[in-house]
Amino acid sequence: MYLIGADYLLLCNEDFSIIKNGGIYFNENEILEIDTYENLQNKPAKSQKYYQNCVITPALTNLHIHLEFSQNEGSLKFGNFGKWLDSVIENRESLMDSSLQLQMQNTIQTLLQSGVGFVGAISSYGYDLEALANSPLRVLYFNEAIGSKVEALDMLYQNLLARLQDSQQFSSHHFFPALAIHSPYSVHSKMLQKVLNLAKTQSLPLSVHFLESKEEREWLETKKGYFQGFFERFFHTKMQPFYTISDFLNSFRGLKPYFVHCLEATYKDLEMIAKMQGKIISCPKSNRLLNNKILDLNLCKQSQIHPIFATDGKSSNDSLSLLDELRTALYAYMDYDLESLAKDLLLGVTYYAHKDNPLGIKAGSLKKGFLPDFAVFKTKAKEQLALMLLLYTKKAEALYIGGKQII
Ligand code: MCF
Ligand code: FE
Repeated sequence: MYLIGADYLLLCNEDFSIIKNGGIYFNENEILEIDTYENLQNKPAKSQKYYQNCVITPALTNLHIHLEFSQNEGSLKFGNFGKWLDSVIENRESLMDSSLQLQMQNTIQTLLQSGVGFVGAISSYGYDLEALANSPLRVLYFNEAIGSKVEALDMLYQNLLARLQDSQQFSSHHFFPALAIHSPYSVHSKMLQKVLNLAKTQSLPLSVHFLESKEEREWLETKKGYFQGFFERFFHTKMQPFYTISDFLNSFRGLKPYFVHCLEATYKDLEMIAKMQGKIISCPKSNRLLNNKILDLNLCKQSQIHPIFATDGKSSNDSLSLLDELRTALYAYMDYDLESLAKDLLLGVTYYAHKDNPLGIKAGSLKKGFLPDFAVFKTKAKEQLALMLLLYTKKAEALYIGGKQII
């Protein structure tokens, strides 16, 4: 058993409760008790540590990354979704060259340094499997399904199954295999059905990029625009969209998926997501770079959805620091009350990142019975703690995962 404490514990529950001079008593598996440090000091403990001028939060969660794209720094075009996607197709092989493993290790360090203890990683190829499975991070590992050409679907599905099985060899309480549908424009309805069945029969969490760009919405609604040319140029065929927006959404019923981006979603779309208890993951810096806007938080509020915040990959971000991401969002959402926005952002990488999660993982709050994963941040503040944390903190002072100190 161990005891740590700090000037403030941000419990990251729905009420944003704070304990002054708080302590956390824990073992490797779970939090045993939370109280004032003083009240816990007489408990038997292998070690006791009090962090002065610090706050402790649950370890942060970055639920949408693409570690395999860690090498991008200038190869991919930003500012227009079509230009970006063209540049991905043209550059993706060179981004996966022999120095990728080293770059992925650097990115994992950035994640840990920013206080992240849990990631949701979209894996397009499986190149990131060992780097993630052997890292200290807890990982929701989303094996990505993609495929629009009917002739290639069998081969692509077999490849997905092989990647899923490889990842399942690493299953543990640190590593959770899962599935991802790339997007409605890139996944054929036959492939979608197979992957949805797989997710259902094996109870696997599911993630999907959804309505990230104006081009995507235009394609699904009018069968015209950028994607018409995209399929002609890269696949040499005339294509039709595989779904309407509502048919696509309806096929996910019963699964509680993570919908990533939803920038071009209407109130009606969000209502359907809320109804199926789906989650929304928002990546503000990526969204600004690829689609020149950020998620409408008022629309989310109307649909009673609390967004989860994440960085996306270096394919559409300059860094995977979650602290950077939240600080940027703090400046970008100008019309929102600063202090309550800061709390919502912090809860979006803690409490809401795990609330009602499909695997029943108890994470994201400082609470008895929850995982002993903590981030410690230096602060001089005594009030407005969430805001000051996001504003001033560039790195975690310490990070614990599974009760062990990683940083
Ligand atoms: O999230 C960003 C933007 N939206 C979609 N896809 C990706 C992102 N970063 C990397 N990707 C990957 C995606 O997983 O790029 C490929 C897929 O493998 C694009 S489709 C050829
Ligand atoms: Fe993404």
